[in-house]
Amino acid sequence: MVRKRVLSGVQPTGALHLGNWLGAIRNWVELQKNHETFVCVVDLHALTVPNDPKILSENTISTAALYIACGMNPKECSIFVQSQISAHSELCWLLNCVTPLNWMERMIQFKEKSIKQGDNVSIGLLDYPVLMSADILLYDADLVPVGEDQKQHLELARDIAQNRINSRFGTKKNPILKVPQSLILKEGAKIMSLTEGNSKMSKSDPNENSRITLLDSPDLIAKKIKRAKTDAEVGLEFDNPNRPEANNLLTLYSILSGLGREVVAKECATMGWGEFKPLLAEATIAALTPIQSRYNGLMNERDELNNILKIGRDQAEEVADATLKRLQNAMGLLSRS
Ligand code: AQP
Repeated sequence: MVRKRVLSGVQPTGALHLGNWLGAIRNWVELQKNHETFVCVVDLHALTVPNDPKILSENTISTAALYIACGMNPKECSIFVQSQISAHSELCWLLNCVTPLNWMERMIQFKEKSIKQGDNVSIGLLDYPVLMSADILLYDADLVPVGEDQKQHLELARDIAQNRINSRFGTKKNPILKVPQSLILKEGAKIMSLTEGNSKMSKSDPNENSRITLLDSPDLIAKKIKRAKTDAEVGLEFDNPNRPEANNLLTLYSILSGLGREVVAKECATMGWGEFKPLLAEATIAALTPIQSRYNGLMNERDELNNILKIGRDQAEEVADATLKRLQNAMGLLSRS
């Protein structure tokens, strides 16, 4: 039986946090068992925000190591670095030429991030979703597991594939690009900031206390949770729109402890914050400790890590180049041979 194909990635814009893990990577680990899975470190995307070149390359390798430490198995999936496959940039250009500018201006992430960048907003930031479409469409992905925040970008990839490429350059019988589906698992789909329950946890939030990174020490985790925003009520509950912090911290506890929503809802229904926070800290530290020890082992074996990325790149490049060629031909670009 042909396995469905999955593609996903995280940008190496900083230390990965609980949102990246619970909203994305954790789901890949399950998917790799029954799907042909490609995961990349999307370093070209990281260039859309200001960054230090030395830190970017270090973050790139560290992100790849975290994928593996979180459970991605290089024997079951392909792990690679986006910029090492030139087809990503090349397909992005072809898609740029058929994507209306006003589709891009509607993108929520662009609106939010461009406010932060002021006068220095780059064309790259505006173009981010087209590059993401190229990432996905190159691999004929059936499924793209993402958090809620990326849903709009996924819709764009579908629109471009269907309405700008297949309907113009392909036929119903012979579509050029596969139209992917998003896969958003409800639990953990949107982990919120520890300091503001209505904003998502994000690598680029200037307040480091807003997120727990996968590499935070136990002391730092406990400190961040102790400082996390709460409210004046006693007892924690899910899904009360007036209590976003309670919903977020209880969600984290239910996933990280492995107890599930029903059990923790009962356990914490009458609990005060002072009793709850140490429990959450303990569950978080216990969940992250094995990831951190695998990560440290991998980072001490750089040759092995580089080799995994080389194998992943070779596997991915074969698929990516074939898709790019198909579209180049369909759009009338002269083939090399
Ligand atoms: N808070 C979150 N909750 C659930 N899922 C999340 N993801 C990110 N934040 C959360 C998911 O992680 C994957 C990779 O994200 P990304 O780093 O490529 O881009 P992002 O969504 O922009 O993540 P950040 O942390 O907010 O990065 P910065 O601050 O650099 O922009 C995606 O599947 C995303 O849904």
